[in-house]
Amino acid sequence: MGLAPEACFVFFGAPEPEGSAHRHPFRQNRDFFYLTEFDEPEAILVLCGGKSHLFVQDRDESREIWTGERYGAERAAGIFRVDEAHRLLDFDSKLDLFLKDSKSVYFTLGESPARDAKILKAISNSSRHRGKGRFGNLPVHDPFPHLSLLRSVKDELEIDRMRRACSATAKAHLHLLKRVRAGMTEFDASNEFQYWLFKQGATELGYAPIFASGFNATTLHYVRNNDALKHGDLLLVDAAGEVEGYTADLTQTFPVSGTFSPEQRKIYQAVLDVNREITRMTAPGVNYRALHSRSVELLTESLLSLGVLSGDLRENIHSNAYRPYFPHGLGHYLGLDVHDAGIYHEEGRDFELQPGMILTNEPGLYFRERGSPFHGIGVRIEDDLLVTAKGAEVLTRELPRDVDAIESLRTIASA
Ligand SMILES: [Mn+2]
Repeated sequence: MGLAPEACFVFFGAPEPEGSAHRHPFRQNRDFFYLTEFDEPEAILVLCGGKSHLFVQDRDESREIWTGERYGAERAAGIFRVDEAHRLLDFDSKLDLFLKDSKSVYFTLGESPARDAKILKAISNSSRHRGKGRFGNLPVHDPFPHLSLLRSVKDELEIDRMRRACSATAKAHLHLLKRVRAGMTEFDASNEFQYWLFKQGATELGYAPIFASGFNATTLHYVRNNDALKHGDLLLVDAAGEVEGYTADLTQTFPVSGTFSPEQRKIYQAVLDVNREITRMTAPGVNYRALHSRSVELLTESLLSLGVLSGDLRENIHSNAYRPYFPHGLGHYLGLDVHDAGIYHEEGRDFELQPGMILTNEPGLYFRERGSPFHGIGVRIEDDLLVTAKGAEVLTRELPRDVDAIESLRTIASA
């Protein structure tokens, strides 16, 4: 990473949840989880002098009766593969010691005034010790860009978890595809999906699920999920599960009745063609902007050939005429967060994909305008791609996507 060898890194985990702990369960800060996998509140990680130090809350029977067993410093060191574990109460005094022999501090300022104050106090103490007149205050750098880069390239362990999250998610989508029928509600479909998702090994939902039928599918973040599923409508399902902290992100769109209408089929096929082309293009050295631009070009071509837009391809792209129909980006990095850490542009340059990166491929088309033959159709097809040495692997490939495959599964379902 080209970081100063005598640097001292400080990372804070997520605090105790505010309000009722069982209304808002604890969720570890994702950078902190990435670095430690330690899942208790108020923890702190310090990397200094070639060693890792984890600061944790003390064991406390009167608290544990409410919030569950804590590791405590003694046990945490063995379990979490840090060099030393300490009591949280000793953090301030230990940090003073660490900074005595450091040349710089890596810490993200500005996230919490209380935390900033702790770090600035320790820097001030160390300046007194080192002779401020000679050396000045220790410089503070932001570790965020380094972590973004680290987190965006997944190692084998992370890829294994992503494979399991994507597989469980694809299996639950396939189950849903076979089971949904008119007369159910979006809520029923969501329950059916989640039951299977968790049966397949997922432990959490990766994000608020979207079960959007008919016109609801043209609202990108529809989460009400309570309408009745009607014959003739499409159902767009954007939902996925997490395995050991890593989440999939998958969208499928299929007809509530057995078959697509001619209009629905045209839109579905146009989106699927783009999804497939983007998968073919994805490889090391390609950048996200190129993938997004290609999807815009292909979707705009389709809008022209369907008669939704008219005129010149380039003009329709430059004037953003396609935007009402494709208002979102082609995808995003995926991992510990559904919109994961990672760099898209760096100092004005597009950042090239590398093996081990995982990103979503989610073209879509949405028609909200009245009078259009496609009114009320919303289609999105989202896969998760692992960038490999030569191309991309579709981690969500267990879910069939072809029109024929979907229709035959739906026919079995409604028989
Ligand atoms: Mn997505």
